Order: sequence, then C-alpha cells, then structure tokens
Amino acid sequence: MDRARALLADASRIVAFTGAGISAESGIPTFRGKDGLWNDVEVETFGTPWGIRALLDNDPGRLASHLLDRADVLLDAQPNAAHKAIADLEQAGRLAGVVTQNVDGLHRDAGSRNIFCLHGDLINWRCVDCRQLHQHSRPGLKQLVQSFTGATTANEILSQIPHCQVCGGLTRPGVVLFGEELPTDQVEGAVDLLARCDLLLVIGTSGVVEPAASFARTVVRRGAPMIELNMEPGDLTSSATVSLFGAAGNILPELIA
Ligand code: BJW
Ligand code: ZN
Repeated sequence: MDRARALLADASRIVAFTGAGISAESGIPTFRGKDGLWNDVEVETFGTPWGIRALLDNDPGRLASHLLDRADVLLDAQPNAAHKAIADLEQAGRLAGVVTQNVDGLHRDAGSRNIFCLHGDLINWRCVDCRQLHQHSRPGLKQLVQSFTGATTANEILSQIPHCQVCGGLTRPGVVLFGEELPTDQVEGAVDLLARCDLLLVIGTSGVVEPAASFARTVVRRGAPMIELNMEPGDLTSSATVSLFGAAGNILPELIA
C-alpha cells in the first residue's frame, strides 16, 4: 500500500483500466472465476453473435430467460465505492480518464466523465444494418426486456425489438461479443488516453480478453508504472509494478484517501 501510494503521489495523468471485478460489489457477477457468468452459461452460446442467433432460432425461451436474468442484475445496479473513488480522482484533476471493458454504465453513473467503453454499452443500442445509435433509458430498456417474459418463439422476442428510424433495420444492444470488432471511436479514444498516461490503475480484470489486455500491457512496455487491484493474481499481474489483492471497494478508497 505504501509503494502504491508513492506511485500515485508522483503521477499527474492517471488512467483507470477496469473490468468486471470493479462492479462485483454492485451485485453484477464477473465472467470468470468461481461465481462467474461463464460457469452458468456456455460462452460459445451466450458470448458470441452466432451462438445468440442459434439460440434465438432453436431455444428462444432460454434466450428470453437469460436476457431477463441479466437485465435484472445489470439494470438495477448502483455504482459502488470503487466507481465513486475513480470519479473523485477525476474530479480532483488527478485522473485523465477511464478505459473500461464493462458495459454496465456504472462509471458514468458514478460521475466519471472521460470514459471509453472498449466492449460497448448496454444502454446504447445500434442498428445491425447502418449502425445508427438508438439510446435507451434504464427503465425503458427494463420494460423492453420484461416484454420477453414467457416468450417461446423467436417472433415473440423480435416483434418487441425497436427498428431503426433511419433504415428500418433491427436494433441490438451495443455490446461487443467474441469475434466482433471493438467500436473504433472507443478504441481510438482509449489508445490516445493510454499513450499519454503516467500511471495505469488496473482494477478487477482477469486480463485474458484481447485486444483490451494488450492495451494495458502497451502502457507498461512504454515505461509507465502499473498498480493492479484484484481479488487474486491474473494475466496482467506479471506486468504490474505493485499488486494489491482484495476487494476494490475496500482498497481503492483507502489507496486514494
Ligand atoms: C475483483 C473483485 C472485486 C472480482 N474487486 N477485483 C488475440 C489472442 C487471442 C485471442 C484473441 C486475440 N484477439 C482477439 C481474440 C479473440 C477474443 C479473445 O480475447 N479471446 C480470449 C478470451 C482468448 N477477442 C475478441 O473476440 C474481441 N474482438 C476482437 O478481437 O475483434 C477483432 C477480431 C475479430 C475476429 C477475429 C479476430 C479478431 C471481442 C471481445 C469481446 C468481449 N466480450 C465480453 C462480453 C460482453 C457482453 C456481455 O456482457 O454479455 O466482454 S466477454 C467478457 O470478458 C466481457 C468482459 O468485458 C471481458 C473481460 O472480462 P473481465 O472484465 O476481465 O472480467 P473477468 O470475469 O474475466 O475478471 C474479473 C476479475 O475481477 C477477476 O480477475 C477477479 O479476480 C476480479 N474481481 N471481484 C477487485 N470485488
Ligand atoms: Zn439503420
């Protein structure tokens, strides 16, 4: 903790690089590890566009109940002490921005401003044909997902989903699934921010998903120090200057106090 505090004291352009672990204390399960989402559902089915398409065609009831379960935890979640500590650091002029892999919008809700979402955003839907943005409110999205309750056919799901006002195409959540490209504007913003940071604060990520993890490694290769906060060692631990193991909601407020 003393070494981490000294690194923080020396830095003037800190960037936070976050993953699912920062939202665990807001009640959102992580993807990997003992309570991870991928223990309950197969990643090949629920984490890929082709898996979800096949589920819609072959087992729409299971897709509907999965979406209802995820909406339940994601749409009611509130920022925790770690999200707030990050927002406070930015407010104090010490943190230049946040690069997150999370789609839950909790950094924004906590008051962070300069945020780049590498894996998209649950609230910001897009047209599958022309990629036009279709923004939902949390209550509006909740209502939409609740309309899938009891669906047994693909049409009962598809008929509830709004169509694009520009081209009439189907809209879908703006989240990045495996095999899909990351949003160019978010990647460009993140890369630019990371290129100018003088301390990387890596919080709650296993560091196994690419290209996100490599963006963090690039900062270290350039010579900037990295502080890692995690419950346990992960794939980025060997790149960290200091690792603090424990819950981010406890450690982070103590670290920046
Ligand atoms: C706590 C805590 C507490 C708990 N406090 N800590 C190069 C090499 C190899 C593979 C690839 C590669 N390039 C691309 C790939 C393929 C693939 C990939 O990375 N695969 C690897 C897994 C092998 N990547 C992609 O497909 C990406 N697209 C891409 O590269 O496009 C170009 C391309 C296209 C086609 C061909 C080739 C290239 C897209 C990746 C999309 C990821 N999507 C998901 C799902 C989002 C939607 C949804 O919500 O359903 O994003 S997967 C999931 O993993 C989610 C996360 O953002 C992402 C990262 O996970 P994260 O955040 O690290 O969470 P966990 O659960 O892994 O870890 C949590 C951590 O927190 C743990 O360490 C805990 O200990 C800790 N923790 N509680 C602090 N309280
Ligand atoms: Zn469209």
